[in-house]
Amino acid sequence: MCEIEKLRNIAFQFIPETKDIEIKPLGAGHINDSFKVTADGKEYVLQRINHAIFKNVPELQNNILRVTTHIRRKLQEKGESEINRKVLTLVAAKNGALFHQDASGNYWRLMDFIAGSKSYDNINPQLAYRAGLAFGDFQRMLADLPGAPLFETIPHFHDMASRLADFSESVKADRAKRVAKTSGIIGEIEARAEEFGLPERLHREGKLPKRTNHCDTKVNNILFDENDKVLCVVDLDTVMPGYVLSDFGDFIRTGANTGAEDDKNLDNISVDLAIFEGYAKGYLEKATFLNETEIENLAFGAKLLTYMQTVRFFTDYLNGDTYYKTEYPEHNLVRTKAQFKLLQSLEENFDKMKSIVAKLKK
Ligand code: GN1
Ligand code: MG
Repeated sequence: MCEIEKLRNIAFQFIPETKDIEIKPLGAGHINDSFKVTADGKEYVLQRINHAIFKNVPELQNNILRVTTHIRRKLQEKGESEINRKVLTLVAAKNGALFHQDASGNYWRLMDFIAGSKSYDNINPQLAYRAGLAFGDFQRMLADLPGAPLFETIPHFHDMASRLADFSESVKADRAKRVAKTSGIIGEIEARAEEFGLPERLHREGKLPKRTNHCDTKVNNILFDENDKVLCVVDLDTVMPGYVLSDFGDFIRTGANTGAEDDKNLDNISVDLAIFEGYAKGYLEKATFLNETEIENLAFGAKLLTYMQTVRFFTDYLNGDTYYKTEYPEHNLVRTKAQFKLLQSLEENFDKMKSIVAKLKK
């Protein structure tokens, strides 16, 4: 059976069989594979869930159902229009499950495609402001999610200590025999390990709470409509308990970088403070539940997530590229260097970022 035929059969586990169906690759995520399905005039997103990474697919899908159901209710209470464009809608398989497992053991899910939407890898301060409102609102809507805390779809996901332990182990094991090629990076990571243990220390002191976080607030995980108004936050696989610093920081890491996440030209990379300010303004307007410690450390969150991503890309490079999709052999090393350059720019601008937050808070 050819690839397209296989994909069609998978789609038919969720929707009625039809000849009027078209399937095309979609998006540029580093983890799952996505396709756009058009069948009988309706549009969907079909995704192969990377279950080497998301090991418990039923719990993962259950999290997404809880989150989207809660948000849908909130939007209805607010009297929003076009709710199906403002929150994701999962399509259940014909057997009632929220996923389908195929004969080779792969897991699949289907969602409605949000029509007339687009995402950006590069934005301007005005769009950053709108994105800040959107992620602030997202956290606020989920602050009273009923029931037990969400399932941790990836254990220790944004846990810096655990990421550093994986890094040290990978340096020691040197499975892909790449340590020799990496010169100063190991030392740069080690020199900052103590500084980035701060959130855990604040948590132990009772000052930094865990809240329901998106945990992947990449700039391209926000959908805008044709007039550049925010429609919807997507990529909900990692919505789970975490520190708000993570969500704030991951947006700055991706949205306020003047270069690309994998830029080969390090001169392109620096923090765009106008985008930082736009995002912080929008976020603080909506995230009215934050305590002092959380607000004071938002700028630190930008450094933290960029450091964390440096460590994650580098660890994957040392492991021989087993986690992130790569386009060429040294891709993870290029990503590592680009993230590290951004970290240096954030370090240079740290006081400015802190003053921006302090000014906005008043
Ligand atoms: C992954 O799926 P995607 O590409 O939006 C990753 C994030 C990283 C990001 C780096 C589950 O996000 O944590 O920050 O790549 N998601 C997972 O760009 O690991
Ligand atoms: Mg994504």
